[in-house]
Amino acid sequence: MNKPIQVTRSSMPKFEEYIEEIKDLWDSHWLTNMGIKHKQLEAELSSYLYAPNITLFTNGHLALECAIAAFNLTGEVITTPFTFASTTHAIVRDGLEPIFCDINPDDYTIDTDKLEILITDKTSAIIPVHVYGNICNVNEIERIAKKHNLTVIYDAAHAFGVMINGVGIANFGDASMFSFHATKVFNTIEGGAITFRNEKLTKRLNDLKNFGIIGPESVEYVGGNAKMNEFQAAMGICNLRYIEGEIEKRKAVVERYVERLNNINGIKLSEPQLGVKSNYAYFPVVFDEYQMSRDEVFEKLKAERIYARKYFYPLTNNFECYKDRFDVEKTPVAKYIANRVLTLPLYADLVLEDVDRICNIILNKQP
Ligand code: T4K
Repeated sequence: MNKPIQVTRSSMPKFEEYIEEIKDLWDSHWLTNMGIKHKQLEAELSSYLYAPNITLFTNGHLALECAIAAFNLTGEVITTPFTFASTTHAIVRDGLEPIFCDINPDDYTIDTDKLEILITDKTSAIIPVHVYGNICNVNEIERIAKKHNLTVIYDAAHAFGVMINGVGIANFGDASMFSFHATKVFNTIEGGAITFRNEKLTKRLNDLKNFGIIGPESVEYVGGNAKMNEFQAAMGICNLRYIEGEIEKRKAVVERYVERLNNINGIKLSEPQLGVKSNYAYFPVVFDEYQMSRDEVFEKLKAERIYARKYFYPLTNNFECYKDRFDVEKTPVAKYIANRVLTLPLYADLVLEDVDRICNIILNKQP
């Protein structure tokens, strides 16, 4: 019996390397609250992401909530429903109304042709998602945002290390949120960051993640607790040493999938984006009038203990918790893709024999 294959598997450093990295915490007894490791990782990530302004968080979701809070947004925020729960929940939990824009059928990011019409006098921001690491139409979003004086915060949870025409993806919009969750290309166990354009926001973001405390006897904001601890930062320091190699290994997996699944009737793959250095975060496949439906492929793989995932189904505007609040029919392309997409297993150590086995099952081929 073959070993189960999950949709992803965390990259980890050698055990001894991590132990070495956390050793000095036993001397200092300093475990959290922006310690030495936290500062070191922040500096290293600033350089890796080409992001002059960055602040770390205990996870991507709270990072996004804090970023939204930092900009004092009001009213309506335009976003997409083809994303993880976090994007929409962060907007709602910050007391704002998400207005859902449809997505492109090719890269699944926000359809900028359908964006401007959704802007009202209540709109304060756009929160687009670089879904699967595919880059949104950043130039058009910037043009629209400037014209209507809107804040842009990217959900870049999937886009760690992605570059466009030599520019780090962190450099677009007013801010970007990165996730360093265990399932991501780069992980700090749980973790996240906000990169941002205006360096004056540093203090506000740092205060928001630490209860709004600005001094021993002074609390200026109703902040929360979203600090990254030293053990998370140590994991990040170790993992960052290997990031390029891990991305290269992911690339080899993706290339094998493409080689096997390209040009098959009814199977649609994400096209590489022009000028984009990818991080190979996810491998989404859309089954559109294929000999098997998405759900049949999912079940067939599952019977072989291969656990692909329906990222992102259901759409967030169709979640039970938002029942009767939004209309999925207003985002027909997102609905179409969500009903047909499957993300196949992808991680640095996935061996090519397993990729072949997965493809053989999908293609109904004997090994
Ligand atoms: N925005 C977007 C667009 C996002 O995709 C996410 C997170 C966020 C915001 C929020 O960022 P964070 O607050 O999470 O930093 C997973 C992740 O938990 C979540 O981080 C991620 N997106 C989402 C797309 O996927 P689940 O519920 O599917 O994860 P789970 O636990 O089923 O794990 C999937 C597979 O990963 C497992 O089958 C095996 C592997 N795995 C998992 C864990 C937890 C590991 O190898 N190691 C692990 O420790 O949500």
